[in-house]
Amino acid sequence: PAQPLAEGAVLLRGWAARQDAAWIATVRQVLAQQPLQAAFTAGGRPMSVRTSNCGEWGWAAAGLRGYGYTRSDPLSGRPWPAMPTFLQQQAQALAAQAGYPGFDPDVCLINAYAVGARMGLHHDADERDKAAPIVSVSLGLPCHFVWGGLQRSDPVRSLRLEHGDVLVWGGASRMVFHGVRPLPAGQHHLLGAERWNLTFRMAQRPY
Ligand code: MD3
Ligand code: FE
Repeated sequence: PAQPLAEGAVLLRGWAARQDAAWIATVRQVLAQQPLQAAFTAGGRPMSVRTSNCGEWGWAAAGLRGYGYTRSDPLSGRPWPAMPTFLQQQAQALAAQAGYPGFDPDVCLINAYAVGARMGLHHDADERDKAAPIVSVSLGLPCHFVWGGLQRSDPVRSLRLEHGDVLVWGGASRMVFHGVRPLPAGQHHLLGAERWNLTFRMAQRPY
């Protein structure tokens, strides 16, 4: 059953685990076309997370050259690979299950965490239509996800995200601050010592 986490935020615990082999094989096909690469903060510092994208748009963090949604990889100049139908359809179905029919993502951002990798507290504000939810799918090693309120200084709650967990962030929760604590060591039977997070977004399309 769908668990409401907060207003507009829904946790579909383990929903991507049922077809995890298909999820992982499909992501590997994307990564063969668009390899994971280090991201850089606006200040030019390398981030610990490595990223890839598929879809009409992709989110690139190219440090001093800026960050945001682009049609092609700023490093290679090549257009982002198309979003595989499996990912597009799964994301649409998961959003609908969470109460967001009509979700049609134009971006899937892939974040890969090695042991120790983290993501600092931030909110996602680069998408044009904030009425569209964001669908997040976690695969591989479990992590400690933290999330708070609409202000950076608001108190945070912590949630352990495991392989197959799906979170849909919309409505009043769309702009909450969130992050990921340094990834604890471990071994996952499909992904080894890694965690992948996929976020499906409507970055440029109206919802
Ligand atoms: C809440 N990713 O890509 S997933 C990101 O695990 C990002 O890689 C994290 O934050 C990760 O921007 C967290 C959960 C998540 C994703 C997007 C959200 C929570 C969110 C967007 C709005 C509010
Ligand atoms: Fe985020």
